[in-house]
Amino acid sequence: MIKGITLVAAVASGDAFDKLASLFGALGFESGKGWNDGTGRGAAFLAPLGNLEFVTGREPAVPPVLIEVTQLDAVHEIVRQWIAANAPQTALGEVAATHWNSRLFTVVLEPNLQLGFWESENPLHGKPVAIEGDLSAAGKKFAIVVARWNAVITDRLLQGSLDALHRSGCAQGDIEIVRVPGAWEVPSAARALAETKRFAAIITLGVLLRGETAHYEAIYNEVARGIGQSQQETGVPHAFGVLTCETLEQALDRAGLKAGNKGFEAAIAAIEMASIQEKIAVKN
Ligand code: DLZ
Repeated sequence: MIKGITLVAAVASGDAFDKLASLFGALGFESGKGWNDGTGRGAAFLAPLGNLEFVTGREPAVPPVLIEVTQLDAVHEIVRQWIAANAPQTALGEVAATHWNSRLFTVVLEPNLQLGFWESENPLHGKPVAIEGDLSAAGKKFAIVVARWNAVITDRLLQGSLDALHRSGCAQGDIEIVRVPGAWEVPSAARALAETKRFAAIITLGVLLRGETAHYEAIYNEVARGIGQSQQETGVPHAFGVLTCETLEQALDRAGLKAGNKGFEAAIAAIEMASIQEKIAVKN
C-alpha cells in the first residue's frame, strides 16, 4: 500500500526559495510539479524513493512528513487499530479532502511529530517515471509499405494508416507510400526504406488469407521474420500491419468494419515508437 514519502520543508523567504530551487536544479534533481497560488509557492524535487518539497510565502498546510499510499481508508483503519492497541493518547484525524486534489489524514504521535497519510485522486500519481511516446507525428517522416494482393482490404488499411498519421499532425508531404505485389515483398521494401534512414518509422500493411494462400504458414513466418529483422538491424521502428485471417470476411472486419482498422492501429504504434526512439536518443 505504501507508495512513497514526501518531506515538506518551509523556507523563510522567496529569495532563499529561488536559490534553493536553482541549486537543486543545478545538482541534477528532476523537477516535480511545482505550484504558485498567490499565497505561496512550492517547488518539488523528485528522487526515485522520496520527494523533498520547499514551501515559501505561508506555512505548509500539511505535516512535514507525508506518506503517500493507496487505499487511504484501509490505511486509516490500520492506524486506528494500531493507536487503540499501542498509544491511545495519539490524535488521529479524519480523512478529509485537501485543496490539491487529494485526501489526507494526520496522526499526531507527539507534539512535534506529526505525520500525514495521503492519496491522490489521480490513480496515475506517483507512477514510476518512464519514457513514454507521444502521439504527435508532426515534423516526422513515415513510410508505408502496402501489398496490392487483396487490395480491397489493404486499401482500407492504407486509408486507416493515413487517417492516423494526418490526425496526429503528419504533413502529406512527409508520408511516402510504396506499393509492392504481395505480402512476401513487404519485408524487402521495408528494409530498403529503413536503410535510407529518412523515416522515423515504417508501417507495413498486407493481408494473408489462410484459405487462399498456398504455404500460408511458411509465407507468414517469413514475412514476420523479415519485418522484425529489418527493424532490429536498422534500428528504425517497423509497425506490423500484416493481417493473417481465416477468411475475407474476417479480414474486412479488421480493416474498418467490425473490429477496428488495423492499419490505423499500426500507424499509431509507429508514431508512438518514433517518439520513444527520439526520447531515448536524447536521453543518451
Ligand atoms: C501468391 C500469394 C498468395 C497465394 N496469397 C497471398 C496472400 O494471401 N496475400 C498476399 O499479400 N500475397 C499473396 N500472394 C503473393 C505473394 O505475397 C507474392 O507477392 C508472390 O508470390 C510473388 O512473389
